[in-house]
Amino acid sequence: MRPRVVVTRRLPEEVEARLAQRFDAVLSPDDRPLAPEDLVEAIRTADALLPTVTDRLTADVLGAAPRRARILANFGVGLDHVDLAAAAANGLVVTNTPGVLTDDTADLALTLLLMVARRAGEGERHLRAGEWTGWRPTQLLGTRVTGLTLGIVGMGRIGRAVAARARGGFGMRILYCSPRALAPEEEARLGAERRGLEALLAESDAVSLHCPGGPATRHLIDAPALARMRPGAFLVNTARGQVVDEGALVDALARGAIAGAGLDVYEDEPAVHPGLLARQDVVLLPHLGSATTAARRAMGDLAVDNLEAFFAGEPPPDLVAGP
Ligand code: 8YV
Repeated sequence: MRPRVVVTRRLPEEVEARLAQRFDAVLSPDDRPLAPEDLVEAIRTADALLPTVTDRLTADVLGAAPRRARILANFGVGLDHVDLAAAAANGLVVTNTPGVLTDDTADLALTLLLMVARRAGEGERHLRAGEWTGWRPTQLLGTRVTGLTLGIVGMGRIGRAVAARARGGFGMRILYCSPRALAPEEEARLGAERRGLEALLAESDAVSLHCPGGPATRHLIDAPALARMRPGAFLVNTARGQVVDEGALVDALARGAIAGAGLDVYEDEPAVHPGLLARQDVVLLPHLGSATTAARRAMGDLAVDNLEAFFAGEPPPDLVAGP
């Protein structure tokens, strides 16, 4: 019998076709996030789940008994929506999709930085509102990005890809903060200097977040952290919304403590703090980090590769947690 796999959201056509060919795949009928009771039902009745960031796989859901599921093949690299300890304690293997979304997510971080520094969102809104009366030497003057000091919080694959772009393309000076130092050759390649978080915040003209989400980084960027940033600095977040205290960010922007923010992720998606929606100096995107056709196909393929390996009795290539 083919393993039964519950796929929680619509995936690219080719990926759904591959799933349907190899597995007894239960594809999403309406592309809506599953409610906790639907996730419990899936854990009880399917051999595997292919979830996304919109599925909250809590200890309660993962502990549902009697349980049939043995693997969660997550579509995405971040796993803060999965209680990994509860998954392991309940005998579930967890895999993710690293590597294939690195470049696209790094590109989006740079997009946000360029947009907020050059007031691109503000300019587009102005034009579409029919308010543009023609070119003026002093219209919508922004900040030059060439040569800025960029502080990168979290120097994993995506952080390093941002550093390479910022240094190679824009001549930026790169600071980074990370639990582990890069190898000296990698630091030299990226021209990156390691700092503690406080020093990085104080020295950077722009700060881009690339750390994992979850309890360890919740509100890492809080009111005191924002107060350490430069008045002209920009904050970019393509990591997880919970890393930033949104209320504190709104206050910091209102006081002019920082110059602007570019956000792709939010504390309570899809809700966005009304104080952010009201501001012109904030660029807001709807969690588009890995939203390219190439990345989403590759993410789907990796998730299926992990399922195939697991059900063939082999170690899944992207094993994150397990019993
Ligand atoms: C995805 C992401 O859009 O991979 C991640 O962690 O945040 C994004 O690439 C999302 O997680 C898909 O589940």
